[in-house]
Amino acid sequence: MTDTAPTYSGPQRILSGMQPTGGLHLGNYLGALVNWVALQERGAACFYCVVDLHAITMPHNPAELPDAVRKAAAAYIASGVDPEKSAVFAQSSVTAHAELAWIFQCVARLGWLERMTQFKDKAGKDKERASVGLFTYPVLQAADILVYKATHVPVGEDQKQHLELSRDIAARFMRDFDCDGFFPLPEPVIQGAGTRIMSLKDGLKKMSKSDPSDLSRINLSDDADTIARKIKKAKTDPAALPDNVEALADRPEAANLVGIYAALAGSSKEQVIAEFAGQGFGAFKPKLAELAVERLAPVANEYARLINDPAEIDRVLAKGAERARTVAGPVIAEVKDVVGFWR
Ligand code: AQP
Repeated sequence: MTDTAPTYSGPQRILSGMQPTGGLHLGNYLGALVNWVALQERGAACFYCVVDLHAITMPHNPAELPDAVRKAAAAYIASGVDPEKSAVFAQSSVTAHAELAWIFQCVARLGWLERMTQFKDKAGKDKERASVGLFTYPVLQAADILVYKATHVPVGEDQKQHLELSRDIAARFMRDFDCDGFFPLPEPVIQGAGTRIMSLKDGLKKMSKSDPSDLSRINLSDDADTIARKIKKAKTDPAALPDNVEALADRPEAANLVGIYAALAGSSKEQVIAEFAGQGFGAFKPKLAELAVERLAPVANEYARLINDPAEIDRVLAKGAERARTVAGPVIAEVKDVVGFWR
């Protein structure tokens, strides 16, 4: 898999999305949402979708999906995404995503997909029974990005491999159809101290919506008491915090809490260690809880207000979809010309 030299000279565009597969959590917030907001504030054209097409790659309840989309959109807005500045919409309401995904399925190679570690993790041992959609998930993700000719994609560390695949698909499309410069090679934006937040119960497992234990994560809907209780119950070890970051290498739970503190404070792990070296978790956890409540309680309050007004969220989603279609529509029309479809 090789990239061609980027020759794209179009405008900067930002695309990202999250699955409506459960309430959003601290990992989604620190790994992605804070960067979504930062990019929006820099004035870039931002497209933030709720990826419901991705959500049906695993068993789901159709009766619950529309509300799950509204809740995810509410969490975006409560976290600082401004629907006046950024297009907030449901992926399924812009059909160009699915159309481009099919064309990209004919460009991507089976061997590329077989290397995707997220499929291996999510399919588990019984991969023969996984849906074909789960296998081709990263191809749809490439379509999500490239249907807007997005140049930058703010995501957590776990999405790095999928972003590399998007670049490979874009490069291969341009080579196969002799249209150099048609797509940008999208850059991942993986930045800050929170690019990989781990479970509060197991420092080796990613914090995840689908973890059966609610104590493993801090949800963006959790109130102040719940946040403080979950931090108090977070798994740790008996040692005090060391005086250097390297000494956290074999202490995953301690490293995770230090990383969370750094990400919430907008500082680095080194700065947190400098402040708390020699202190035990009995002293550190209350400080972390205080900071987490200060940062997250306003998000939870705004989220609670928004989900009580589903009509307003529906208006935002409809307007966002309209804006998204005005960009995606011409791109998919051009793609159809490039591949030679009759129209
Ligand atoms: N633990 C995490 N740390 C940092 N970033 C994270 N992200 C997810 N978990 C963490 C980032 O959030 C964005 C949206 O992810 P997603 O909803 O598309 O799916 P996911 O990565 O599969 O998230 P979950 O919580 O683990 O969901 P389930 O349990 O449904 O699979 C992405 O940018 C991701 O990097």
